[in-house]
Amino acid sequence: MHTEERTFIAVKPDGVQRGLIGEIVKRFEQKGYKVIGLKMLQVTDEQAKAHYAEHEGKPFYPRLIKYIQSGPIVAMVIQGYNAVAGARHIMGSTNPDTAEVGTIRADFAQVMEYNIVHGSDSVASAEREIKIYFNDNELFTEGKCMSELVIESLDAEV
Ligand code: IDP
Ligand code: MG
Repeated sequence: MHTEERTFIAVKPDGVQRGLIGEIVKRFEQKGYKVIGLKMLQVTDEQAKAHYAEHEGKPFYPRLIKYIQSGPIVAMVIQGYNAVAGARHIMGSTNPDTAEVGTIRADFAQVMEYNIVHGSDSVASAEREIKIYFNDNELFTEGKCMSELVIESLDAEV
């Protein structure tokens, strides 16, 4: 049986500062993924270290931690079939210079250090990263689809 996946996406500080929040959210929504959580926040030291733990010790790590805290991010959780890999495909590879044209990173960024968007690289990473930024009660999976609401509204008219 096929199931939906959840993944953690962030518009990084450079994306927010450049006014690209809507453009980035749009790209995931137009694919058909559901946004089930979304907020703007300033990343704390604790969150930055937890998020990028796998990169600790690498030459770019100190600048990465500084970058992710250089302004607010827009954090979101999106859900859909194959959403982890699908979202990475929409984002493009880490280096915007060689990312496929049409991807977010190729279209809006120039260098690896400032690549405007984050997306989890596996289902396990997604579960881990979602917990760093969201409580369970901040994720909204329930809700009637619009067509049901329209019928209900019409039926309610007397
Ligand atoms: P990803 O964001 O595509 O998953 P990762 O290898 O997990 O890429 O790296 C996390 C982030 O660290 C990248 O998005 C980028 O902002 C930064 N980064 C990765 N490698 C380098 C590098 O070699 N130089 C500068 N920044 C880097
Ligand atoms: Mg990564």
